[in-house]
Amino acid sequence: LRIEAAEVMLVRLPLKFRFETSFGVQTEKLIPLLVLHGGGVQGISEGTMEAAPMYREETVAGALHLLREVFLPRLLGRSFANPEALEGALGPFRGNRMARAMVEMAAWDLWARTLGVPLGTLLGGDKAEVEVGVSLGIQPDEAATVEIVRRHVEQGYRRIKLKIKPGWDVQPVRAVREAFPDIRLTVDANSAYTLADTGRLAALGAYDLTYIEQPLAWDDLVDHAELQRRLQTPLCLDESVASAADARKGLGLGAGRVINLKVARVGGHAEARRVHDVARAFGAPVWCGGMLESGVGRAHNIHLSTLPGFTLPGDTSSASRYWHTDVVNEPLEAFDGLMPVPGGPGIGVTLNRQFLAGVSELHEEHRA
Ligand code: OSB
Ligand code: MG
Repeated sequence: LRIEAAEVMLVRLPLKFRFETSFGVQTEKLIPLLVLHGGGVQGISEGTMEAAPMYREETVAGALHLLREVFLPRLLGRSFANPEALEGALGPFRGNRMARAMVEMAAWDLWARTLGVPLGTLLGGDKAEVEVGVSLGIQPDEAATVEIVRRHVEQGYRRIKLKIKPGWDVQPVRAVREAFPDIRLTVDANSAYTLADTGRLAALGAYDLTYIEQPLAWDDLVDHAELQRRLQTPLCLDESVASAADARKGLGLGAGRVINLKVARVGGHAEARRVHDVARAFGAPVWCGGMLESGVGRAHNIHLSTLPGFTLPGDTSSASRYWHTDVVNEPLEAFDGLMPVPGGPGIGVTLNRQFLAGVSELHEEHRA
């Protein structure tokens, strides 16, 4: 695994839908892309942090800085036995896991393409398609919520996740559950509640939710454990699991019973696999979350989801829901709630260089 050169690009893609969560409204995505070159092969990855630190603490500007000044200078011109060995070179740095994951994930793709195997296979997965659900933003009213759920249920998505916030929680959930008594339904609060809201969250227990995702603070495990003791509905941890150690502590404390595993949030595929393994040891299901990725991050997510512990449908819905034109050539479309794993070596998708040349706000080349 030799890293000879790197390209850093930045694209701003308009979202096809307005995505409202408890932390704000998104209408576009600012996406840094990384290409690592070595041995005549390219490995690609996408940064999933946002321009503003609303989900967790990382930012696009911070990631670009770290790539230019810290990570790439330490990696260019070097050879590594495998992607795990590269983790060592990034080891001394604190936090910034989404930025580190850009390098780590591109290295996995480069390595898998060098070996000529699909990334999922290299990680230990064995599925040809993965089960997917959909994450639906906050809608203007209950009727609009039921309508958008209906459209996605008709498309075959195997789980519907509704974004909620204080003042918009029991109402949409009740309306959707009454209209669809049998669907697998979940909610995601993105850290909008505190223990003082226990009564409100307990009221959601009447609607047969598979789990409540990240109700409390983004960096908390202790209050989640207290809340889980008070609720029957399982809690699912997202924001507050940044590592396998966090997964061990969270599941050990009883802070949740399910993990939304986002590969970039935990620093890359190697750490994601360790989180997956910790969860399996606890008997806790994991599922693959999303960050409104372009086809690059989406393909990484699909490959990771082929591991055996991913037993609940993920958020990796069809790319055409999000983008008019994707940055990759291959369509990533689910049918009947099943997303085919892109075939061929690595993550199985290739950059649409022509489209990128037209829309990139930045295109840098780095060499040793
Ligand atoms: O909390 O899972 C989340 C999107 C951006 C940031 C955080 C989250 C999400 C989603 C959307 O829920 C998942 C997707 O469709 O990619
Ligand atoms: Mg979430």
